[in-house]
Amino acid sequence: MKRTWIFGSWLTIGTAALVAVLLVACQSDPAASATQNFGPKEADVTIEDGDVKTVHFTASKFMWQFRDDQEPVEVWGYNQQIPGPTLRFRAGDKVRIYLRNELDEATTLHWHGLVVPNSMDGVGLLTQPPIMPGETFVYEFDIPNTPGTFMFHAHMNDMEQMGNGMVGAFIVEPRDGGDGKYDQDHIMFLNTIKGHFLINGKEFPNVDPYLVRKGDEIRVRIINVGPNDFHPMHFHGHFTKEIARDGTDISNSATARTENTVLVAPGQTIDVAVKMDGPGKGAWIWHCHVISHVMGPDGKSLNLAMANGGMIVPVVYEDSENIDEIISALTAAVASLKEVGIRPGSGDLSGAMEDMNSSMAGMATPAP
Ligand SMILES: [Cu+2]
Repeated sequence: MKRTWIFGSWLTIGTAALVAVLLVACQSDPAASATQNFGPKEADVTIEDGDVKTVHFTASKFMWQFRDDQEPVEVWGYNQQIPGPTLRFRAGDKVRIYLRNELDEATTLHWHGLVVPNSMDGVGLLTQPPIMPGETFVYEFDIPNTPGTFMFHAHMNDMEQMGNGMVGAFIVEPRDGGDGKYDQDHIMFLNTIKGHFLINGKEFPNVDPYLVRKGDEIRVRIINVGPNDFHPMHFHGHFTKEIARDGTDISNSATARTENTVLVAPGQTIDVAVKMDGPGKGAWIWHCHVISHVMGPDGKSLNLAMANGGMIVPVVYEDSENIDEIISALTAAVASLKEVGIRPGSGDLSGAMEDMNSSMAGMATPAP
């Protein structure tokens, strides 16, 4: 289930606050706080010609809000979503993807990691003519028999088109669909747009949390399609086991690594499995350990406890025993801070309080 966070804030009361912020937000009216589609959304798939799974993409420029307390900015993408709609097919499927180009420049689409016929590889001016503005190109191929995690991205004017959001996740499930040995299956889609470090198209705290229960085993498909940056994704309190790299199963490999910081290069996908056996339940954060990637574009919030943007996923044990006390504590703290009358933009990094003021933007009082 998708949940919306409305309080763009962290308090310096540790992980307890994380749980409480989450639950307070969950109890609010989503319609009142929703900004724009949380990503990634699954693509709409229809059937053509009896058995061809068909998707329609339109490439265009549109406005997108990375976080509730920021102004929308122009991005480029597919079907007005960041990232583009997740493609999820089964090994052996016949697929057809219509790409209509409503940009004012040529584009193409590349199926990154999938072995498809050369003419479908989507490299503009090399394997196909550029798709000019107003044109539609039809990609058609059979999904290879390699279940796993892949991606797609534009392959013309790459730095601008990818860098502005023309990217998405491509998941291949086994032919029989039987891949359900995990209690949860998440996509952790990493990319950057205009200095915003994003997970699933959003910046913390607008990143959807993982809500888990003690003993769950979850799969997380980490995809890095940022144009420049490596992301060492570090999970507090838990170890992850690499089960696939670039869509290739390595779960039985002697070299499969167990670690708590998974380095994902641009263009790589790494699937990990995690047993949710953290001590004491509570809330844990899973974040990029390049510290500038856990800050907003304003360069603020060096302190993770008050983090104000970037690549952070909260992982919350919803069966924590002390959840009621945590909610009460946070509710009281939020109420007392509201009374201070903090306004957005008042911080100048001159001190911890100033920084916290900024991180409370959008929550304490209306914008001036
Ligand atoms: Cu990073």
